[in-house]
Amino acid sequence: MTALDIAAQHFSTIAIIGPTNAGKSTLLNRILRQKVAIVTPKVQTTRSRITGILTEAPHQLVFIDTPGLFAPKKLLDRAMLKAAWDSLEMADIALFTVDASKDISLLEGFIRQLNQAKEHGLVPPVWLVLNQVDKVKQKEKLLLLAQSLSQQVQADQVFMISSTKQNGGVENLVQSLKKASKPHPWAHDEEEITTLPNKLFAAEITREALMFAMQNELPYVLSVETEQWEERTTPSLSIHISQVILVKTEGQKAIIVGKGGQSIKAIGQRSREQLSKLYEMPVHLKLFVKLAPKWDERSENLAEIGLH
Ligand SMILES: Nc1nc2c(ncn2[C@@H]2O[C@H](COP(=O)(O)OP(=O)(O)OP(=O)(O)O)[C@@H](O)[C@H]2O)c(=O)[nH]1
Ligand SMILES: [Mg+2]
Repeated sequence: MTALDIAAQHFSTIAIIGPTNAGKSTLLNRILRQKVAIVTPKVQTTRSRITGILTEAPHQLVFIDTPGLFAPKKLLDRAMLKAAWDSLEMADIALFTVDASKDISLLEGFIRQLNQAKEHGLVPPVWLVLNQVDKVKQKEKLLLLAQSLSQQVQADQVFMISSTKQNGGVENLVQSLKKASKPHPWAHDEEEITTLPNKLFAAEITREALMFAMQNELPYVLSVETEQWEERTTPSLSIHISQVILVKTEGQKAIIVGKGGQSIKAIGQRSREQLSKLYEMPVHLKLFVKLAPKWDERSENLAEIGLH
């Protein structure tokens, strides 16, 4: 790269924050046109910060997807929330993303916290992103919501988008972010799409399969760790992955394994199919279930999944 190229480079870091289930991870994947973060209809899907990088010369935009904001109960909850709030300090812009079809009175606590952090100079300029507008039939309602919320969070700009739609307005948001980025050398290689290591990414895909397969509280009491991730060239190109699912009780283990191992087989199949598609090569996946009653109370385990 020549000096002239570097001089022309623009760079910006953008934190995507907001309540759980707003569609933050869906938005990130849409921006990158690639799956980097897992998405489920359940709350509290994202557990740690997921970085996605969009490089379209001369711009490089680094997006930090964060765990959704909610009321914390345990150490894991607090670590997840810290990951979300800390992301603001690294960012040039915060995309405060909400589900436009939901009752905004639920956001009062978070808005208060956001404004408090702002007073302490910890928050970059906030852009309001009303997501899931496809679910709102009355456009007047949307305008009122935009007006009220943008005032409450003192938003510099407001966007109405649908992250699940191809032409849902996300491109317009990206263009505005590019325009707002400052001349600054890029921080990542042009080809880099995420900083998420393969082991963690593969664990996330299996956790997504578990979240889809499991009912009720079960997805929240388990974790997935990748013990082995290996690309092999013989006899042909393939990836070999071995993972453990950490659970807290024998009962949970029994549910995940299922009758005659049927349940874990289906979970493994879903995860393997996803991984093969995403890595664009055959994936061999081995899944084990391990009893670890206190996995979410040990900071080493939280560090393993990207939380501190
Ligand atoms: N109809 C509609 N659904 C959406 C839209 N964006 C996201 N969703 C759905 O909303 C659900 C939650 O999406 P996620 O991307 O996992 O939400 P999140 O904000 O990352 O949630 P957490 O990780 O729990 O904080 C999923 O079922 C998505 O398919 C949208 O624009 N329109
Ligand atoms: Mg998410």
